[in-house]
Amino acid sequence: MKKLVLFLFPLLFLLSACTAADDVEEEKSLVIGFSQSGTESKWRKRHTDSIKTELEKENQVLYRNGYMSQERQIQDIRTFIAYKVDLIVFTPLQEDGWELILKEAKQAEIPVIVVDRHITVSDQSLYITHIGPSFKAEGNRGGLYVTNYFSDSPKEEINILELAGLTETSPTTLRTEGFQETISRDPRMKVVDTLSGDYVRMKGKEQMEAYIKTKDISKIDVLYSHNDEMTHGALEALEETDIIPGKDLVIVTIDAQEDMIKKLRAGIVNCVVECNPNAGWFVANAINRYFDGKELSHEIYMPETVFSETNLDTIPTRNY
Ligand code: GYE
Repeated sequence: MKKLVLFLFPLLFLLSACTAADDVEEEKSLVIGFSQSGTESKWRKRHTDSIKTELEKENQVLYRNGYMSQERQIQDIRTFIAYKVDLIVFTPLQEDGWELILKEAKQAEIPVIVVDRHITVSDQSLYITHIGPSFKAEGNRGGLYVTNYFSDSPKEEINILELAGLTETSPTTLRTEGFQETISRDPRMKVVDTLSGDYVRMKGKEQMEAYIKTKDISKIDVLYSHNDEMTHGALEALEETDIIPGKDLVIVTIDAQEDMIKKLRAGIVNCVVECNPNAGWFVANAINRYFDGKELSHEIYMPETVFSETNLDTIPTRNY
């Protein structure tokens, strides 16, 4: 049941969020700890804002950024447990390694909601629900674009270069799996190399530069990139070559940040698969349902679509 909590922020929170309004301690219905994994992309920043803004409408939110470190995130969750928050929302950096800290939360009787990436735990009752995009469907959509694009092509083989995200995370595994599933219907399609760019722009650029130096990029027909930030980096690296992106090299990218929609409109990339970062409403809704004692599904998917030259006129304004 909802508690009334007067919360004393430690110095760090005070320093980062001190406004006149904060001088008057506010009574809010719930105290929610929100641990985010990092700030590696515009997508991630929007994801954070969406959750914070929505939760702050009715609750007191303690936000912590894990700066792409699992240890740090575990520390942050432990801090939330020590504060006896009412509920913990967290976005795991990676899939494994959460069992112990979630057991601590369970012992303290603090419910946990996992957002965005999945976690692997032996005991499913360690979290009340997972809310996120359907990563496999995103991979399917990317693959479908490529198979359609080349369906009438006389080419005997279609070479694909995959620029994958951070390893041991569900978006990376499932985006590969979903893409493979669809392209395997056309025997000419082959992922000839997979690079790993950690979902970071600079890493995408470095990986592509190294590839261009050591391999023959002109043999590649398709670049399938797991996120827009890495795609921006790869495009920078391609500027040093004669390759015309969007024409000589078909580019499929995931997220649909505003800056990538611009490149789609300019014909520099061919297909942008949306990954929906606007998780806030879904998280707030799940929290309300949980505290109202209503049934909650253990897996909640968010709606997503895909953009290409066929629907340029109807792309909704992005907010990331
Ligand atoms: O695609 C990417 C990122 O986990 C789905 O992480 C997320 C991915 C997203 O930073 O941009």
